[in-house]
Amino acid sequence: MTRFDLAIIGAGPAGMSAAVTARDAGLSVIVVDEQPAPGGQIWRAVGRNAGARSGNLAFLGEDYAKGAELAAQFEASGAQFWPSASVWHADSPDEGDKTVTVAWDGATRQFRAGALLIATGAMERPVPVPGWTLPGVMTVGAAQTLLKSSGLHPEPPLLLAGSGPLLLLFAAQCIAAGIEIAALLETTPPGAYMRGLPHLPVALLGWRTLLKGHRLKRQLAASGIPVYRAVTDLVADGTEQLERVRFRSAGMPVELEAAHLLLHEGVVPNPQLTRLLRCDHHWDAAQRCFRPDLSDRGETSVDNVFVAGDGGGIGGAMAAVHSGRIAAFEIAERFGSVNRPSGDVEIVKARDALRAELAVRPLLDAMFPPPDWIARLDGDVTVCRCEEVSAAAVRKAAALGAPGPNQAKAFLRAGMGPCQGRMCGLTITEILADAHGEHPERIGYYRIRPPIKPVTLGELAALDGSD
Ligand SMILES: Cc1cc2nc3c(=O)[nH]c(=O)nc-3n(C[C@H](O)[C@@H](O)[C@H](O)COP(=O)(O)OP(=O)(O)OC[C@H]3O[C@@H](n4cnc5c(N)ncnc54)[C@H](O)[C@@H]3O)c2cc1C
Repeated sequence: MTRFDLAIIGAGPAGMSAAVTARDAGLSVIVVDEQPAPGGQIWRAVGRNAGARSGNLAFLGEDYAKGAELAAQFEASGAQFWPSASVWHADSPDEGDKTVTVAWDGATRQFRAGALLIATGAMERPVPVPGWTLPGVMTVGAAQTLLKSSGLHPEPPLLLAGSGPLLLLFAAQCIAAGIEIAALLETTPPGAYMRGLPHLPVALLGWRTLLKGHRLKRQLAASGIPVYRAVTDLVADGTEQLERVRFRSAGMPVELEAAHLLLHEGVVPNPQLTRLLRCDHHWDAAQRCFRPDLSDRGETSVDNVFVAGDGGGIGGAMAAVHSGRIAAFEIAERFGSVNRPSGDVEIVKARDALRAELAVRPLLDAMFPPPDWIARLDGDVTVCRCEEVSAAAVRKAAALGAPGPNQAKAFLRAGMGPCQGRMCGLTITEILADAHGEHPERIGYYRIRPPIKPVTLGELAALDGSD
C-alpha cells in the first residue's frame, strides 16, 4: 500500500492551502476529493469558469474569481491529486499510520499516511419544513452548485427562503446572472440585527466581510425584489410537485405561487469523517451544531488527525485557507520538515490572519441565528428523507425510551439510508433533546460507521490493496 506523509481529504480552500504549504515544506502529500476539480464549495469549478467559461465570472463575483490563483498553486504544488474520488472509510489505529479507503475510478483503493487532514468543509443545515421533499424544493447551495458547475438555474416563479449570508449572496448572483426571483422570504427573527450590535466593535477587525455584506444588502434593495420579513410557518405545497408556498410574514398569512423554492438556514460542519474516526465533539450553542474539539493547531482528540476549514467550525473561505496553513505547518514540524522556530513564526502569522477572519462570526451568528423551531418539530413532517421517518415517529420513539439517535435508529431506521444520517442527524438530536428536556450534547449524535458514502459491489470487489 502506498504511503504518504500527509493525506488530505477535500480540495477546497483549506485542503488546497494545506497541500501547498506541506509540499513547500517537502512532505509527500495526497489529496482526494469527490469533485472532478479542486475548489471546494465556494470555488467549485473555478478552473473551468476562470478559463473556457470566463463569462460566468461576471455574475459569480470577485470572491469566486480569487479561487483561481490558489487552485493554480495547488495544481503546481506536486501533491498527488485524486479527483472524483470518494473517501468512504478512514482508520486510525492507536499507533502508526492512518489508512484511507476511497472509491475511485470504479474500484476501491487504499493508501496509508502518517497524518490525516480532514478538510471536508460544511454542508447546509437541513430545513425540514412541511413539503420539503416535493420536486421543486431544493436548497440554495444545491441551486448554486448547478449554477457554478453547469450554468443551470431554476425555472420561475422562483422563491428564496431562509436566512444567512449564503442566501443573500446567491440572491445577488441570481440578479447578476439575470435569473428572476419572485420573492425573498427572510426567516431572520425580528430584532436579530439589533442583537448583533454589541458584537460590532470586534467585528470591525473583519471590515472587508462587513463591507461585502453591506454591498449585498444594497444590491438586493436596489433590485426591487419583494422581500417578506419575519417569515414563519413555511409550508411547501403541491400534489406531484411544488405549486405554492404558504407562510406568515410578521404574523400575516401569505400564499405565493412557485415552481421552485430554495431553502437555506446556514451551514454546519460536515461531521461524517471526524465522527467515523471517533474524534471528540462538543455542541456549539451559537451555531446549533456539533463541532470537533480542536487544538489551536487544528489537531483533533485523535493523534495526528487534524481538521482545517469549515469542517472544524464555520469560518468562511479565507479562514479555511489560514487554518489549512496552520495545520500543515504543525504536521511539517512533526515530520521534521520545518524547524520549530520558522514553523512557529508562520503559524503565528496565519493565526493572526485567522483571528481577523473569525472576528466577524459572533456578529453573523447573532444577526442570522440558527432556527430554533427545528427542535420543536412534530407531526408528519419528514425528518429522515432516506427512510421516510416523520418528526412524530421520532417523538414516539423518545416516549418509548429511545434516549439518543442510535436507539432511535434501531427503532426507526432513521440514519440508515444512503446519506448515512447527514440529512437527519442534527434534526434528530434536536428533537430528542427537546422531547427529553436534555442538552443536545447529552443526547449525542449517530455512531457513524463505514461506508460513509454509497459504494457499489463492483467497487468493493475491485479492492486493490496495492495503491
Ligand atoms: C453548498 C455550499 C455552498 C457554498 N457556497 C459558498 C459561496 O458561494 N461563497 C462563500 O463564501 N461560501 C460558500 N460556502 C461556505 C463555504 O463552504 C466556504 O466557507 C469554504 O468553501 C470552506 O472551505 P473548506 O475548504 O473548509 O471546505 P469546502 O470548500 O466545502 O471543501 C470541502 C471539499 O471536501 C470534499 N469532500 C467532502 N467529503 C468528502 C469525501 N468523503 N471524500 C472526498 N471528498 C470529500 C468536497 O467535495 C469539497 O470539495 C458554501 C457552503 C456550502 C455547503
